[in-house]
Amino acid sequence: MLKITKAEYICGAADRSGFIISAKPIIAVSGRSNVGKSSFINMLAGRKKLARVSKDPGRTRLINYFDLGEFILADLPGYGYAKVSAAEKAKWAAMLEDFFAVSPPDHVFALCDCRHNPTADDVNMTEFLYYKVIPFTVIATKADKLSRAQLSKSAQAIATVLKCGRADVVVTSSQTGQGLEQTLNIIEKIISLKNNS
Ligand SMILES: Nc1nc2c(ncn2[C@@H]2O[C@H](COP(=O)(O)OP(=O)(O)OP(=O)(O)O)[C@@H](O)[C@H]2O)c(=O)[nH]1
Ligand SMILES: [Mg+2]
Repeated sequence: MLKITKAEYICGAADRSGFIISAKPIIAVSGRSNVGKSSFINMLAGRKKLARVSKDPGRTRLINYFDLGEFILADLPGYGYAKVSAAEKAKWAAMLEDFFAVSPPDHVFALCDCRHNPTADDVNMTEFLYYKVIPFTVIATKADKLSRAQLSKSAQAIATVLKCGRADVVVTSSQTGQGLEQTLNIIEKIISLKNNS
């Protein structure tokens, strides 16, 4: 299994002048505000405070890059936060369009909360990824909040709404570490795909 031996913050980018191009695979982490993107990154890195976790949604405004040794993670700003102004939302959309045009990631972990059906914004995100032909895995977060029976139902519902296979939904909890091994196995495949291309 892939071992992560390094985890370093690289930088935060507000626009294309800061986007990173690398020989290493770049995996972007997307999802609505508060879904658990930063916590998920910390779980992968095995660090408590690499990416800033906040109780206050809509905090992450930049694309924050992390060097995890054999790959790079890009923590995307969260979408769907109701209190954000229309101007701010338009800025977010433009930045994301730019990110995917200038430095398309090798893979996206599209996070959604296992307790709810994917939101319209979640659906937009994965539709966008299909349209851009960017491979993605759905990460259902906060699994510690549901029972096993509920989780299995929820993962199937998420796969149906986002039009992917059940096997493309990984159930995770940054609190218990559930799904970590499965995610690392996926990352290992992403790395070997990149190295053999
Ligand atoms: N129970 C539980 N809580 C979680 C989990 N992951 C994240 N949280 C909580 O959810 C809240 C938001 O977590 P973040 O990791 O900051 O979410 P984010 O998606 O990075 O949010 P933004 O950066 O604002 O877009 C925090 O209060 C976390 O403690 C999880 O697996 N289980
Ligand atoms: Mg965050």
